[in-house]
Amino acid sequence: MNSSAGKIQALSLEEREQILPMLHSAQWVEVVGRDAIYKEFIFKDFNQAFGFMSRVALQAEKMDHHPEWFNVYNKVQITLSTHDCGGLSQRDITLATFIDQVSIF
Ligand code: H2B
Repeated sequence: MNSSAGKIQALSLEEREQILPMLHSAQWVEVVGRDAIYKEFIFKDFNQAFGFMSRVALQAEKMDHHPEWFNVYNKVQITLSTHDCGGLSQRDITLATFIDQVSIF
């Protein structure tokens, strides 16, 4: 049996070199002191912010991969990391890509 089967793998250095520049150009930043990514979203009002959060929440449940987030009125701050591997995994990249797609109103 493959030793990686059934485990969530942290991103390799090669994967990071490929993926992180794309995330940076989409305004995701690396969290200092922790293997995680962060982005702030500003919407017109609370209704738009919460509509966005609802879409992300449904996808997070589907993926069984959940954001750490903070909302005040029209502002949503999101941190993504994979607790099961103690750092960034492909799941964070997949969820970040989805989040960017549904953040456009
Ligand atoms: N979300 C995130 N962001 N990281 C995880 O490692 C994670 C998760 N693990 N959602 C899942 C749930 C796990 O705890 C459950 C038991 O499947």
